[in-house]
Amino acid sequence: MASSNFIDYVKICCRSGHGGPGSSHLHRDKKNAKGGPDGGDGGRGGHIILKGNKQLWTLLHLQYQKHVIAKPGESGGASHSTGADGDDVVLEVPIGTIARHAETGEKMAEIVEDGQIEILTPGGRGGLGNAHFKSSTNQTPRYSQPGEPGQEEWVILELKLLADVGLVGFPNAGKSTLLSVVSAAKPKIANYPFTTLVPNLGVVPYRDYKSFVMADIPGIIEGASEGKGLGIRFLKHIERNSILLFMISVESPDIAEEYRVLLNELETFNPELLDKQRLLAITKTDLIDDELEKEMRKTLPKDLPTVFISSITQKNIVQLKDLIWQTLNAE
Ligand SMILES: Nc1nc2c(ncn2[C@@H]2O[C@H](COP(=O)(O)OP(=O)(O)OP(=O)(O)O)[C@@H](O)[C@H]2O)c(=O)[nH]1
Ligand SMILES: [Mg+2]
Repeated sequence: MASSNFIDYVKICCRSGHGGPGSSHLHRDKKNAKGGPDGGDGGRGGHIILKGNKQLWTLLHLQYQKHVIAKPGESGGASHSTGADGDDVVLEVPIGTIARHAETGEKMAEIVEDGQIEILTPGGRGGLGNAHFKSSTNQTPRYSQPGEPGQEEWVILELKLLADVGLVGFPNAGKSTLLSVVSAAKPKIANYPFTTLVPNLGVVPYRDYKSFVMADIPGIIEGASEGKGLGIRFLKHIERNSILLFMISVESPDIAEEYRVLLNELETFNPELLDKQRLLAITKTDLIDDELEKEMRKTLPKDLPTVFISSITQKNIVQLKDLIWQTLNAE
């Protein structure tokens, strides 16, 4: 179960290109055996660049790319011609990717938008050609600059999903089903625990062309923080969500207890998760009648807004979206 095509951590060695050397060419032609210096500048070495791509959800495509090497800049030439810059290497990454220096842990870049470009490892500058060094005392400098060397560094890329609402619940609570009902996402849904092995994101359209993003993550069980079930690896994906929607099925023998277990696992993972706004959806209410629902209302945890929903009959789905929207905008 551990193997998956969802990769949220890669370590790669980035080597940017050296700058091309400047030229120390001296002009010569039929009429003029001793023309002046006309050496052009060297080209810049290729950068290693990160670029946000909203179509990507994982770092899987970078998993086997251990070394990323950009080309050097070309040398400057005669007649003031500048050498071509080395080709940049562009690494396309999902939104929410953070780049850190592997040795120092220092944050180098963070991708938060589609199309955003960040130079991760800059290429070396090209050297200046000899034409720049002509002066009144030295009419024919034979000196030109070498290019600046490129850099080599190990970089860690880590992905944290950016979503407004994170779904938190036991396996089989109906998280993926809700996502499939309110968004165009097509997560796998099945009547067994741990159907969802990797996070899914969906854009939820809301009244008047507004929208918010919902993240469906694998189910959490008691002991997840000690590695039970799928463990808590995926909990980091709700660290950046602004609100948490807890989901508990009407089939639960004890809703308040299930809520307590979920909170406890979150707290063990990262106490700051408890600072987030919380909402509760009681799911699969089509399985019970109004009578039972009334009884159940008495047993709910007291400290958070609660909606009884059914993804199958769509009961209170609009109300749930309203509540999410209001909570998001109240912050
Ligand atoms: N009756 C009823 N069944 C539902 C409803 N929502 C989900 N289910 C069923 O509950 C089962 C689990 O649904 P999922 O959406 O896969 O649950 P999940 O929370 O994503 O589960 P994991 O991915 O394992 O954590 C499936 O058989 C769904 O068809 C609902 O509103 N009513
Ligand atoms: Mg699921």
